[in-house]
Amino acid sequence: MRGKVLPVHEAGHDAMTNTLPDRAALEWMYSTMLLAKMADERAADEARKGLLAAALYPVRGLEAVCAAMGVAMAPQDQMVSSYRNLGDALSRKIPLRAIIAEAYGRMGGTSKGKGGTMHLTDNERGLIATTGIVGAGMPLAVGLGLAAQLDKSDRAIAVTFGDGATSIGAAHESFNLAALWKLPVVFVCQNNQWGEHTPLAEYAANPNLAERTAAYGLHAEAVDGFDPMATLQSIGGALDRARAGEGPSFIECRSYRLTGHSGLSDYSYVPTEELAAALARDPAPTFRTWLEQNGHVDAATLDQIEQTAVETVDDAFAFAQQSPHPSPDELMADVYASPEGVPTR
Ligand SMILES: Cc1ncc(C[n+]2csc(CCOP(=O)(O)OP(=O)(O)O)c2C)c(N)n1
Ligand SMILES: [Mg+2]
Repeated sequence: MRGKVLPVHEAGHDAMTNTLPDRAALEWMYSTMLLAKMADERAADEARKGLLAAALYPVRGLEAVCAAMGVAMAPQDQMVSSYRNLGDALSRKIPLRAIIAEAYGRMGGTSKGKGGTMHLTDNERGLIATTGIVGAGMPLAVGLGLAAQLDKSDRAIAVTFGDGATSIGAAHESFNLAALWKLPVVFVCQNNQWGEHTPLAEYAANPNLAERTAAYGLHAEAVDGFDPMATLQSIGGALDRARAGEGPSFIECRSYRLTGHSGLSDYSYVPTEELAAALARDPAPTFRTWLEQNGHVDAATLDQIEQTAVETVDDAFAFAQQSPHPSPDELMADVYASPEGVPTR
C-alpha cells in the first residue's frame, strides 16, 4: 500500500496472534525485553552511585520494538541506530558484555571503549552506525540502501530514530529519496511521545507521523509499539517488501518513554496519569502474562528466563568493570584507515 495509512493496531494483544513465531523466538523475545529493561535500570543505578560515567539514554518503553526487530531482521541486514541504542544493539545479537563494556570505555567493548554509548557499532553484526545527532541516521540508511540495491543484494536496512527526529530536514530528504529510488530501507520511528521535554503535539502540527510521512509516497503505518507481536508483523512486513524490491516503509511504533530523557534526568514534567497508564502496560511483564495465559510458554520456563536474565546482567556489568581501559598505544588504533584500507596502529 503506498501513500495510505493503515489503522493503528488496537491496544491489547489481539494482534499478537496474527503472526506467531516459534517457541524459541518467543522465548528469545521475552529474554531480550528483560535484558533491555534490566540492563537499563542497572546502568542508571551504577551512574547514580558514581560508578558509571557515560551518556545514558534509557530504552524503557521500547522493549517490544527491539525484540520485534531482533526476530524480523535477517543476519545479513544492516541497522543504523541512535544514542538510544541498548535495545537496538541487543536486537543485532551483540553480546550484553560488549555493549556494557563499551559504555564503561573498556577494551571489552564493541569498539574497545573508544566509541562509547553514543557511537556504539558492530559492523560484523550489522550495527553500522549510531549517532548522537538527531535525525542523522536516516541519510546514512539511504546510502546503505542504495549500496544494497546496486549490489543486487538481499539485505535490507533498518534505521531507528525518535518521533522528534521526523521534524529534522534530513529525515524528509531521506524519505523522498528512498521512496523515489525504491530503496530497501525500513524507517522505524520509535515514537516515545517526547522530544526531550516537549510532547509530540506541541511540536508537530500533524502528530500522526505515519500519515504525515505517507505523503512522500512510501508505505507508512502506525503500530502499537508496546505490543511485540503487532510490531513484529509491521516491521517484518516492511522488511519483506524491502527485499522484494517494493521500496521503503515508515513504521511508526507508538510507545511511551517510561523514564526521563537521559540518564538520571528529571521527568516530573511528564503527566502522572499518562505515565501510570503506560507503566500499567509495561512491555516485558505484559508479554510474560500473555505468553503464559495463552499457553505459549509455561511459568517454569519464564521463571528460568528471568533468572538467566538477572545472571546475564550481573555478568555483563562485572565483565565491564573488570575489563581494562585501553592503553595509550591503543589511541590511534582502528581510528584512521591506511591507504590500503587496513586499520593502522
Ligand atoms: C540535530 C540535533 N539537535 C538537537 C539535539 C539535542 N537532542 C538530543 S536528543 C533530543 C530529542 C530528540 O527527540 P526524539 O527524536 O523524539 O528522540 P528521543 O530522544 O525521544 O528518543 C534532542 C533535541 C541533537 N542531539 N541533535
Ligand atoms: Mg521521542
